[in-house]
Amino acid sequence: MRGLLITIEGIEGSGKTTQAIRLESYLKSIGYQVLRTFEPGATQLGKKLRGILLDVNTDNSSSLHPITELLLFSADRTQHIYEIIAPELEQGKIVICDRFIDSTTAYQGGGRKLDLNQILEIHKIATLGVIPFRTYLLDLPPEIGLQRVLEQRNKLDRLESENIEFHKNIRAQFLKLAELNPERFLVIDSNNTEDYVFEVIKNDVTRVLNEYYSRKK
Ligand code: Z5A
Repeated sequence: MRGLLITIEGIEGSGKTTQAIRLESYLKSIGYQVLRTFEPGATQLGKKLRGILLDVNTDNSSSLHPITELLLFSADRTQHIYEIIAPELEQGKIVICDRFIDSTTAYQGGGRKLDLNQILEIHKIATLGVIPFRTYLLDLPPEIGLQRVLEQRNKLDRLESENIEFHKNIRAQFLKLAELNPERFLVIDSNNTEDYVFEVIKNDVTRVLNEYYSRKK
């Protein structure tokens, strides 16, 4: 595919959406064609899956098995790639995605304790071969992230309502993924101002895109 996929990852309230919007506007301002999207829920089918996955009334312990959760997030991803991400990449665009495979590994692997090898096998099937070119991991203690979410919307969804250990395990799994894939990840200390976080992303994205496109010439 001619385009590039950039993903933004992190726990809730780490500032992913804020930074995805800024990144989109920066890349457009320097002449790139960009599409910004998110998971879960960017397609018609995805909206329905998102409703099931995040609804606080979906009972964690009995009605939604962790494997069901994994498969629903993955189904959302396949449809998202098929309908939106792959066609935009084919056109040569830069696609910025707010959460992608690493969220599944972190939440369903680190949080729900599902087998990581099984999750990787599911990723191979669900991603239709699309992998991120660069991933920005916005790292933050979960207590601070959840506080930001509460200040923003005054209520938590089904996953956000899990206990603090669950969120700490997710953060640890994200950091482990970054350690295992240093060529793809940049970890950013997001317990900082929005401007600071964006400055780090901006400097990095400018460098990696320049390097990538000068190699292609
Ligand atoms: N999930 C999963 O389990 N498995 C998967 O495979 C996938 C997802 C794909 C999606 O929720 C849920 O699904 C998520 C993971 C799970 N659940 N949990 N828990 P979502 O899409 O509804 O929500 P989110 O992705 O967690 O986003 P969020 O809560 O909206 O957070 P955010 O995008 O990282 O942050 P934000 O919206 O940019 O900022 C939040 C607030 O903080 C806002 O008021 C900002 O103004 C403020 N903010 C942002 N940056 C800063 C800084 N630097 N300083 C201070 N305040 C800031």
